[in-house]
Amino acid sequence: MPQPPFPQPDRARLLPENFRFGVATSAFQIEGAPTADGRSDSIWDTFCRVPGAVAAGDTGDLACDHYRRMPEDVDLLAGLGVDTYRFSVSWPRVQPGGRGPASRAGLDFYDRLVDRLLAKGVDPWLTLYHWDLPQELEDAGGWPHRDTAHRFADYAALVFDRLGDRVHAWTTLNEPWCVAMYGYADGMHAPGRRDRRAALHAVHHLLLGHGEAVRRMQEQAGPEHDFGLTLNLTPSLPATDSSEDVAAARRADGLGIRLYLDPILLGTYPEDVVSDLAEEGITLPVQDGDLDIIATSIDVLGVNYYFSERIAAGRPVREEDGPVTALGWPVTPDGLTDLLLRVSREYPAVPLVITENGGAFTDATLEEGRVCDGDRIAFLAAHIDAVAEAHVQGVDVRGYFVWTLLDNFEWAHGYGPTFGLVSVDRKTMARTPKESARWFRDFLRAQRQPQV
Ligand code: IFM
Repeated sequence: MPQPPFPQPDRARLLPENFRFGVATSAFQIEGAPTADGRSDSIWDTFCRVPGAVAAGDTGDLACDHYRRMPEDVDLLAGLGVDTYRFSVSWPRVQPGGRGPASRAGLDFYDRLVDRLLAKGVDPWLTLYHWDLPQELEDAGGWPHRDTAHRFADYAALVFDRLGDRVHAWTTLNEPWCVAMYGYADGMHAPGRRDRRAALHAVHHLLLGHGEAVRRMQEQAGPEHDFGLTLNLTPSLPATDSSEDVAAARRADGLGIRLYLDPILLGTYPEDVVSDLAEEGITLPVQDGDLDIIATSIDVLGVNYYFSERIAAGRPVREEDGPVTALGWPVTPDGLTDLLLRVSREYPAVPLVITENGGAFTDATLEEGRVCDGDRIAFLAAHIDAVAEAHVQGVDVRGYFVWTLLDNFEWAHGYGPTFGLVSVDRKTMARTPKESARWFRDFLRAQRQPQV
C-alpha cells in the first residue's frame, strides 16, 4: 500500500479552470429508512429478502442511515471542498408504488438535501433512477414491459416540478446495462430474473424511458438545465489477434457500449448487434418513433469507469500479475484515457463527465480515527491523471466524481467491499474520513490555487 507522501495527479493542473470535481452516492446504497414517510418497497427491498441473494444476508434497511443523518453527511462532503454532489432520488420514496401523486414527505427530504447543499456552496447533481424500481411496477412487468418507460417519464416530471428550480444537472438513468443484464438476464441483481429476451426488452424500454423523461423535463426547463444519462462503459479489447477473440470482443463491445451509445447519440441500433440478437431469436421491441425519442438531444453524457478488460473466446481474461482491487477488478487507468478518446471521436456531439470512478480496497485501521487507504489514493490519482490526459488530447471532458462518499451497500456483495472516502462503523454508524478523504480535500485545495 503506498505510504505518505501520496501520489499526486500532476497532470490535473492541465484541466480547465471550470472543470468540476465531486463525489457520488445512490439512494438505496445509503439512505436506509425503508418505510419512513410512506416509502413503498423497491425491487431491492424484495431481493434482499431472498435467501442467498445478497452476501451475508445484508439488506438496505439501515444502509448508512443517511435518511436521518443527511445534514451531517452534507457537512462532510462540503468539507472536502467538492464543487458538486451526485445523489439519486428513491422512486418509491417520492412516488410510492410508482404511479399517481407524489409523496410530499418523500420529496421534502430531497428538498432539504438540495437546500443544504446549496447553502454550503455545493451544486446538486440529481440522478432519477439508480436501480430502485418500485416493486409494484416490477409486479406489473418491470422494465421488459413498455408501460414502465411511461411511468418513469411521469415520475421524472414530478421530481423536476419540485426540484427543477434549484437543481440544474439531471441524469435520467444510472447504468442501464447493469439494470437490464444483471437484473433480468443473470439474476445477480434485483429483480433476480434470468431471461435474456426480457433483458433485451428491458434495454429498449430503459432507453425509451430515458428519452421520454428528458422530453417531459425539457418542456418545463430553462437554459440553465442540463440533461443526460450515465452509462457504465467497460472497454472490451481482444486478448489476441485471432479472429475468434476479435469477434468476441466486437460482440462484447456491441452489447456493452454501442447498444446504448448508438441509439442515444446516433439514433439507430448497431446493425451487427441487431443481427447477432436475431440469430438468438431476439428482436428489440422498437415501435415507430421510438428511436427519435431515444435520440432526444442531451447536454452531457455521464461515463462510469472502473476498468477495461481483454476478451478471449468470449470470456474476460485477467493479466496474472497486474494490480487488482479487493473485488478482483483490474486497475487500468490508461483505459480511461483511451475510452474518452474513443467516445469523443465516435460520438463527438456531446460533452463528457466521469460520473463514477473509484475502487474497493482493503482499508487498514491503524488506530482510532485513522483509516489508511493508500491504494485508493494511488487509484484516484492515476485516474484523475488519465482524465487530464484525455483533455490534453482534445476531449471535451468537464467533470469527475469519486465513487463514493461513504462505505455503503454494494448490492449483491452487501457491506463487504468498501469504496468510500469515509468509513462507516456498521454498529454505531460513526463516520471516519479515511486518508483518501484528506488527500482529496488537499488535492482540491491545491487545484484551486492560482497557477504560476
Ligand atoms: O456501487 C456501484 C454503483 O451503484 C454503480 N456503479 C458501480 C458501483 C461499484 O460497483
